[in-house]
Amino acid sequence: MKIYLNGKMVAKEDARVSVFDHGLLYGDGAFEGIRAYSGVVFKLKEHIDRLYETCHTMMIDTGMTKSQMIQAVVETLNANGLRDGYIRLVITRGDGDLGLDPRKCKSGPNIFIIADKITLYPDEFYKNGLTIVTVPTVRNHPEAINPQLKSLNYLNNILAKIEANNAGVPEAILLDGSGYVAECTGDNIFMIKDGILKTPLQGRLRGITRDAVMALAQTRLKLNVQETLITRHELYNAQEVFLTGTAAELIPVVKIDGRVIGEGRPGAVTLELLKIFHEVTRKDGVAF
Ligand code: PXG
Repeated sequence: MKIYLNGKMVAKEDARVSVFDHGLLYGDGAFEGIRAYSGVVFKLKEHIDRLYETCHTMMIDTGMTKSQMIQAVVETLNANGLRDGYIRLVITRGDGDLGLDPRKCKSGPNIFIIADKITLYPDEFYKNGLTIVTVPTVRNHPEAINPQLKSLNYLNNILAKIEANNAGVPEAILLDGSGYVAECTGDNIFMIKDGILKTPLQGRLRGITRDAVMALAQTRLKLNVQETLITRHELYNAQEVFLTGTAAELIPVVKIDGRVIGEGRPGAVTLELLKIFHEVTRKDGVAF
C-alpha cells in the first residue's frame, strides 16, 4: 500500500508523523472520508470544498490549491491500483510543542491520504433495517465545535458510539442542545411521512450523501424535501427512516428506542432512493 504524505507517495511502513503533531496531541486538524466507484471519485469537488471550509474556520493553510488536492487524491488511487475504494484525507495542524498554541506548529500542516478497500456494513442491515437508539451524549453546540466542521476532534461522536455499543446496537442518534434530532455518529438521518422527506436543519454535518439524496428525492421522485426541526416523537411516528453517509450510502432504520418505524421493514421510498443513488455514484464525480 502506498500513502500520500506531504507531496510524496511512500510505503505504508514509512508513512509516519511525529508524536508532536497537534492532530495527535489535540485532535487539531481536519479530514474527509471519500469514496470511489468504478473509476469515479463520487462528489470529489464537494468533499474538497467542505475540507477547505473546515480549514478556513480552523485557520489551517493547506498550502495547496483545491485542484492540487484533487490531483493528490487521484494519484493516491492510481498508485494503489484502486478503481473502487475508500479515501481518507487528513490535514493536521502539524508539528508543534507541548502547548496547544497553533502558532508553535511551524512545520505547517501534515497532509496524508490513505486509499483502501471499503469495509461495507453487512448485507442484512440493508435487507432487514437497523435497530438504533437515542443516546445521552448531546451533539456539540454549534458555538463550541460546530458539527459542520469535519475536524479530527471526534470525541463527541465516539462517546455516542460507545453508548450505542453499550446498548448493543450499531448506531446512535444524537440530539442537539435543544432536544431536536441532530444526526448519528457518522451518518445523517432522514424521515418520510405523507410524501414529505425531512432531515434536520441544525446540529449536524452537511453530509455530501445527504445533499445528493435530497437533490435526487426532489428531482427524480418529486418528493417535497424539508430541512426542519425534528423531534424524537416525529421520528417514532414516521413511515420510513434511513441514514446516509459515504460508507453506508442509504441504510434503512426499522426500530428506534424500542418503537417500530412504519411497517418494521425497509420502506419502498428508501429502497427506491438507494437504487437511484447507486446510478449516480458511478457518474457524478471526478473520473480517474
Ligand atoms: N455526520 C457525521 C458526524 C459524519 O462524520 C456524516 C454525517 C455523513 O457525511 P457524508 O459526507 O459522508 O455523507 C459523517 C461522515 C466511518 C466514518 O468510518 C464515517 C464518517 C466520518 C468518519 C468515519 O464510518 N462520516
